[in-house]
Parts: sequence; C-alpha cells; structure tokens
Amino acid sequence: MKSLINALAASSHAVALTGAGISTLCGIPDFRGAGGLYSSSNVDAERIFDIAWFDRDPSIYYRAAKKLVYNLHAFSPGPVHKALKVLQDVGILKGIITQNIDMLHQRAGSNDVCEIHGSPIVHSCRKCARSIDFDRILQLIDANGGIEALGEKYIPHCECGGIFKPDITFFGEALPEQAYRSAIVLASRADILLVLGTSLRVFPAAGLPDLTLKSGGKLFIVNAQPTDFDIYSESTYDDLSVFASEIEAHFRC
Ligand code: CNA
Repeated sequence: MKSLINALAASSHAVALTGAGISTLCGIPDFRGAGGLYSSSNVDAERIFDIAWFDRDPSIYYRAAKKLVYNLHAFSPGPVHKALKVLQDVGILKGIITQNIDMLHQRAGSNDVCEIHGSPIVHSCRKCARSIDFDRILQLIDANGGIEALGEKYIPHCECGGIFKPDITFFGEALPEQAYRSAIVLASRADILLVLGTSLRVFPAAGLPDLTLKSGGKLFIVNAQPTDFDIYSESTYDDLSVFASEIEAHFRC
C-alpha cells in the first residue's frame, strides 16, 4: 500500500470511483462479489434492477429492495466512506464518482457526490412522471402494511394509478445526463483515479478509468476480485479494510 499512500500524498487532483464492494463492509451485499446477489441461487437477481422487468412485474424490485433501499437506516457508512471523507477534508480528493445507490457517502459527510447510477432519494411515476421524495415513499410504505408488505401485498402507486419507480438507473435505462457529464470531467482531470470495490463490468461507468489513463493520470485499484483494468493499474490491492485503515493512519489530522 506504500506506493498508493505516497502517490496520494503527492497528488493535487485525486478522484475516487466507488462500487458496491465498499458497502459490503457495511453489510449491504454487492452484485458480483463472493456472497453477492448474483452468486446466490436467487433466480430473480438479474431482474431486480432491469427496467423491462420492472414494468412487467415491479414486485421483483420492491421485494428485493425492502431489505436494502427501504431499510437504509439499518446501515451506517463504513471504513471506506469515512476514509474518503478524510481525503476530501485534507484536500487530496477532489471528487467521488459512485455507482452506489445507498447514499452512504453523503451520510459519511461527503458532498457533491456524483451518483452516476442515480439515487432512490426521488421516485417518479412511470405513468405521469410525478416525482416524490424518499421520505414520502417511506410514509406510503408505513401506511400500507410497512416494510414486510412491500412487494408482497403493496407496491407504491401514484394517484394517477401509475407505479412509482426510484430514480435509480436500471439496466436498460440511460444514465442521468448531468451526473455522467460531471463524472467524465472528473475522471479526465484526475491525476489519480482510486477504483474501489467495483468489478468494472458495468458500462459506461467502466469506461471512466480509460479517460484518466488517456489524460495521463494513474489508476490504483482496490478490489477483492481481478478486473480487466488491473494491467493498467500502477498497483492493485485486494483488501478495502486495509486501504481504509492506511488512509486513516496517514491522512487523518
Ligand atoms: P459489483 O459488480 O457487485 O462488484 C463489486 C466488487 O467489489 C466485486 O468485484 C467484489 O469482489 C468487490 N468487493 C466486495 N467486497 C469487497 C471487500 N470487502 N474488499 C474488496 N473488494 C470487495 O458492483 P459494481 O459496483 O461494480 O456494479 C455496479 C452496480 C452494482 C451498480 O449499478 C450499483 O447500483 C449496483 N449495486 C449497488 C449497491 C449499493 O449501492 N450498495 C449494492 C448492490 C449493487
């Protein structure tokens, strides 16, 4: 980890690209890691965040999401969220691009987080496009049998009869334009891109490291499984807990 720490200490414009792996340390399963949703025997796993399946049967999403998205208060920011906040506070980290939809960077105190796969903070009706905020969705769930009924007996509906969908980017949907444009700028200007807890299998997010490399920046990857970008990385590491404790030890004021 020494070369990563030294590189960060000399960096003037580091950026982090984070994925579901950083939140496994908080108890939220990822997709493709060991123990992730895709490795379980759950046949619906690849349908959970798929727009065609949502429109066909929204209960698949709502059933799976009740223990994650609608139960987020049960989880707290983990060591990597906190370590990145430390790097922001000392002025080394200039941006966080996340594929995560759990809002834990914000709860760790980071602001201006670039959520390239959207966020459940807003839900929109599939029929009339009316938007409501997360707290209102939680109120609707509470008034209709609570979390246990979600996806089983209850699906959040709009007054027009349409179904509410979180503004998370599902497979089959375009990324939020503004967030993706900001991510492109951040990745292109980064002198270091910290790639943390992502399999780099989901495009166009997985194209961001290429932008950093093409602009002369360096990659450092911390991920338990190998990625296609490991050969372009200055160094690769597999343990996010070690990464977080090294950052805390070297950079916390
Ligand atoms: P992914 O494809 O599931 O990859 C996660 C990677 O993290 C895997 O390669 C794991 O090996 C690695 N990993 C897991 N735990 C650790 C650990 N403790 N130390 C080191 N490495 C670890 O997830 P991506 O983020 O690459 O895929 C993008 C998808 C996942 C996005 O659309 C997300 O919205 C979606 N997702 C998000 C969450 C969340 O917000 N917490 C949870 C599950 C899925």
